[in-house]
Amino acid sequence: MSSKHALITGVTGQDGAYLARFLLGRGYSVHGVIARRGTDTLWRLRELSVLDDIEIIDADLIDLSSLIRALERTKAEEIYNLAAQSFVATSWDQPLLTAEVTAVGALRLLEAMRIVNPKARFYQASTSEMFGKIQQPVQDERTPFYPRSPYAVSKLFAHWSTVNYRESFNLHASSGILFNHESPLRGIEFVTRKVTDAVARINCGLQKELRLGNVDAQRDWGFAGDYVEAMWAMLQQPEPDNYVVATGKTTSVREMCRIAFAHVGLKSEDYVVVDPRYHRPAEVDVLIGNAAKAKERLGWSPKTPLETLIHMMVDADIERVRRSLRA
Ligand code: NDP
Ligand code: GDR
Repeated sequence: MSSKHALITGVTGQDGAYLARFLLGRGYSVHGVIARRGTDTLWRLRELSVLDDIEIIDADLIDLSSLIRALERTKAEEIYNLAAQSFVATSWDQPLLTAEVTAVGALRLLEAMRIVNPKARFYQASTSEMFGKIQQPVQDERTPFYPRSPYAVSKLFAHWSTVNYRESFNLHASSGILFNHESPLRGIEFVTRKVTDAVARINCGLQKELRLGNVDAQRDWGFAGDYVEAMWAMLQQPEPDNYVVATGKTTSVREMCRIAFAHVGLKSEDYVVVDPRYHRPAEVDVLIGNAAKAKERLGWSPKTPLETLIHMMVDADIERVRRSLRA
């Protein structure tokens, strides 16, 4: 067992919670950066029963000196930059905040690492959204990028900053180009969880319909619990690199709805209403990733089929709704 120190920004998010649990299971001391904003952001860490095992560090990607102090205090040898304004739709309403956190925030953390501990290893949470208007039917590490939102443009800046710091300063900085990954801990604003929460509420008689935007959009969806293992594996490699992490299968939002409603014996077409309010100024129509390099170099492949994932999410949301009704 290792006794390494890891620092996770975005520890209160979906991936942060799963990664914290994974690293604790491997004997790491886990330090989680929390940018305090008042509301209860710790629920995921409670659900996975890891809150008491993490050392909480107050810092913010907007505040360079807080990041420097976080790295000095924790002496982290592995730094996972998962923090971001991560909701694509919001990035058109708050483009500057998105750029500050998601783009320049990553650069600030790279700077902090360069100043405090250039020998540490760095993971950047890059995204399939960088492929955007796809330039190849199946996307891999060599596919040209074409971002379609302020979020994706910001992530592209962070990705190239990671590559540039690797090449300029010889930092062990890797970029994981992860395709969509979901779980019962997914934020409710993202489409899979919006759907599974609605299925649970409709099933319990609390909601009558589900209003969605572009149900023809297609995504390569995997399970977050599988994907955090690839993040760790990247930092165990002798050399830093870029890796696509994906399942290689794509499914429409419409089909994902069908799977979720069918799990409780309902037909999605009886409940889903298309509402133009949820359409985006520019859409990413379809994404499919080729994770052959991750399989070959990291020994990583996805374990959870989409149906299993959606069923897990619906079951968790039904349990949450029932618990709230009992309270
Ligand atoms: P979440 O939205 O669930 O989590 C984002 C995290 O970032 C939260 O912990 C949030 O804190 C934190 N955060 C936001 N702003 C700041 C800030 N200024 N300083 C410090 N922390 C901040 O994202 P996911 O867990 O789903 O994703 C993790 C990362 O991976 C993100 O960068 C995302 O863009 C990227 N990504 C995600 C994919 C996915 O399908 N999930 C796919 C590809 C990339 P708080 O809880 O306080 O809001
Ligand atoms: P995405 O995820 O934009 O791919 O970004 P999201 O679940 O928000 O959207 C997926 C697709 O579903 C369509 N859609 C809707 N989306 C939402 N949220 N709400 C709706 O009502 C709705 N109706 C249809 C969207 O238009 C889109 O095409 C996620 C985030 O986690 C990013 O941080 C990450 O980088 C990428 O995945 C990979």
